[in-house]
Amino acid sequence: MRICKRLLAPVLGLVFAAGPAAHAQTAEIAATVSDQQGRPVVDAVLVAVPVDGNTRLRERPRDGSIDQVDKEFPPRVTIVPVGASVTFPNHDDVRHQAYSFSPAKRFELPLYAGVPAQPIVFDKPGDVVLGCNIHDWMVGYVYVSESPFFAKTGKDGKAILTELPVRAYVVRVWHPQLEMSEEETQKTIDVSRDRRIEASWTVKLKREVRVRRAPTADRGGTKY
Ligand SMILES: [Cu+2]
Repeated sequence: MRICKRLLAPVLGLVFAAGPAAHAQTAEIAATVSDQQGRPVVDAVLVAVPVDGNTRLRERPRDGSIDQVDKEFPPRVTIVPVGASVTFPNHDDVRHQAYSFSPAKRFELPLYAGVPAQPIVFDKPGDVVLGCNIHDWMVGYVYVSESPFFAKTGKDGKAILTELPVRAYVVRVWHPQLEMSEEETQKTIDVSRDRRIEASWTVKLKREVRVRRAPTADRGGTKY
């Protein structure tokens, strides 16, 4: 018994040491995205693609949901890994008919209340614009990422790509109003030596054109 304990102690020590060591094997990129006027850009998507092409380094959950609340799709931008299965639960007391004509995913849900029976599978990378046939002003975006390493900027224009296995990445930015190609935003960032790298992007954005909500939509008049 005594021998067992003696043998166990070094083993436990090793396990303990492995914890912080394993943590040190990952890195992060702290990104800041600004527009031409230097203002922070909210809802910008950052995608880090390992230069060795190994996108199987991390598993991301492949289920998601995009709600309809108060005749909007919150949040405005949702990032999912390629292959994600997304439901569109309707929390409103009116029916919606979500659709997309985007090349990365064309679909049209039947007019529905509650949660449609079938989720939509986003099986190709790219950006998908969501609309609703009943409410013209409803617009949302799904960014389908080929890499599991992605993040979205907050109101301060900042996002952190975390838990990155140590290697070099090509990092790019996408935004619904981006007036340049995603390729033009690419930066190669190697987190092999510095485990936390700050990087900033200045992107050209188009003016956002939004369809005005129907006057009755805010006042509970005619139920659309
Ligand atoms: Cu709708």
